[in-house]
Amino acid sequence: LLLAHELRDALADDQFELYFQPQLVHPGVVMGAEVLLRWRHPARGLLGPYEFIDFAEESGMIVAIGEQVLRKACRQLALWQQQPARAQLELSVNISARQFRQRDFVQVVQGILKETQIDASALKLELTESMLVDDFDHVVSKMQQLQLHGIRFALDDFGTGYSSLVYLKRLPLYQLKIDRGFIDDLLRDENEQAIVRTIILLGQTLGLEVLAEGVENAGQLKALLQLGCYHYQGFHFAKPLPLAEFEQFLQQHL
Ligand code: G
Ligand code: G
Ligand code: MN
Ligand code: NA
Repeated sequence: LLLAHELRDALADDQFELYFQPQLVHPGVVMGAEVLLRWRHPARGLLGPYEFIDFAEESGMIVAIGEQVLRKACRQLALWQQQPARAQLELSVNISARQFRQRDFVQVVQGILKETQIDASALKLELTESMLVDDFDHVVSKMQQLQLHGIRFALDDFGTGYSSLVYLKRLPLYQLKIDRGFIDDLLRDENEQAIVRTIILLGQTLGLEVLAEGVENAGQLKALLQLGCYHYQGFHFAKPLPLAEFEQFLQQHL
């Protein structure tokens, strides 16, 4: 059982860590990583988001946690941007619905950009379909304000929600992330393959980059390339890695 004060202590004691799952572009160039949160709990060891994100969301602590994740990600980008070999790396950060809905979300992000002085075109924010349905004009306005700084947006878990095409077209998105549920059955199920083909075509039509999540084997990768999807992440390449291992992975993929 999790208690709200444990999350507060975790923030105060700096128990949250960023893991990095490499994101690649064909034929195997590392573009950067998706940032995935881990909690190094003093008694229970390393916890993944499934063990605390829902509670953090319900209790509202996700707002402060999400801000810390963003700050840590931008600090990492600032370090990389000072190193020629790593200056082009991009980070993709998950934003929770509750965090995005905060009245001061744009100001908080702007504050972190100012503090870290990064080139913000290296930063991608991952939104989900469910958070785009309410108060659409407000959502677009927030995205546009951040876009002015160079920040880009990805639509996460695409295909699992209810985006209408009209909405999709009006959102200032850069990337669609095909939910890994569709990639799972890509080789076994013709319907899944048709869905993936349709998402890729939709992305191309709208001028968006399409990234496949959850690529676990060479067969899936081959099928994706044949369908015209050239950006991917998944266990076939690497699982989410602590910083030192991610930087090692980079060295092996120059
Ligand atoms: O880390 P895993 O690899 O188990 O991630 C599980 C899910 O938890 C991800 O799909 C993502 O949606 C969510 N998640 C991971 N890190 C963060 C984060 O920093 N903020 C938010 N809001 N969600 C995250
Ligand atoms: O943000 P999102 O919900 O998409 O987070 C990605 C989640 O998917 C993380 O929990 C991560 O550990 C997991 N993941 C990443 N790559 C793979 C993969 O190839 N297979 C599976 N089963 N899970 C993956
Ligand atoms: Mn994600
Ligand atoms: Na996802």
